[in-house]
Amino acid sequence: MASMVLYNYFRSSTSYRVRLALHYKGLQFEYKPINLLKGEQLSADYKRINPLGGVPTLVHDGKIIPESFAIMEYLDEVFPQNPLFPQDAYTKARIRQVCEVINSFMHPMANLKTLKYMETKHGYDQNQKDEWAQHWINQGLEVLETTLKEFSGTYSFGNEITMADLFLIPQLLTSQRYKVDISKYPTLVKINENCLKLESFQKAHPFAQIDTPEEFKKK
Ligand SMILES: N[C@@H](CCC(=O)N[C@@H](CS)C(=O)NCC(=O)O)C(=O)O
Repeated sequence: MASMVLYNYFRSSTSYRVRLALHYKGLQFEYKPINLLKGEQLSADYKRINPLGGVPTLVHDGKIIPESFAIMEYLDEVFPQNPLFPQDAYTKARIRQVCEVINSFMHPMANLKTLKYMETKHGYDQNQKDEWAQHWINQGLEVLETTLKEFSGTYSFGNEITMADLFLIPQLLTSQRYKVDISKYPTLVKINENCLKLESFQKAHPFAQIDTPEEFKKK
């Protein structure tokens, strides 16, 4: 029997992206929690499947795939229902632009490893870490707001869900976690509200997972 196992963590935005792809495509998967606060991502066992020590990792029929973007593109090719990209090459490129701004620019700056480094090597306290994260996140959100003002309809690119939404919605939740005022970005707020109405986004939400601590659970 086919098997799909996702190693992930409720609050990780990269994990949330992949859960979104799985739920949006209607795929069943086994949820294996990796507790980032306990450092489980850095264990020798886990690093055998994800050498950088990050979540998520997908194991599909024994095939190991680290890196959220690689996983999502793989899922999109192997399970073509509810495609994550349109046919048009230019729109595809602009969707990838949005994903890359989040994946390569915004996410690494506020990642646990980065913030921990700022704390241990440079003595940053929580306020300084928040300020650091806000600085980079706001730069990215400004670019996303300008880009999506041009392309959005109900969702990031027109009126169909695309890969861009699967990157954007988790990044907005992370932004709020670092106390960024997302109301400065009305296009992004509109897309966020529209996406969060969808069942797949509710199922994938960090506050509705098996490893979500009680204090975060949606009542
Ligand atoms: N580029 C990787 C990043 C993976 C990553 O670092 N994820 C974060 C959680 S959002 C993580 O596991 N952090 C653990 C740490 O920094 O120790 C991806 O997209 O999968």
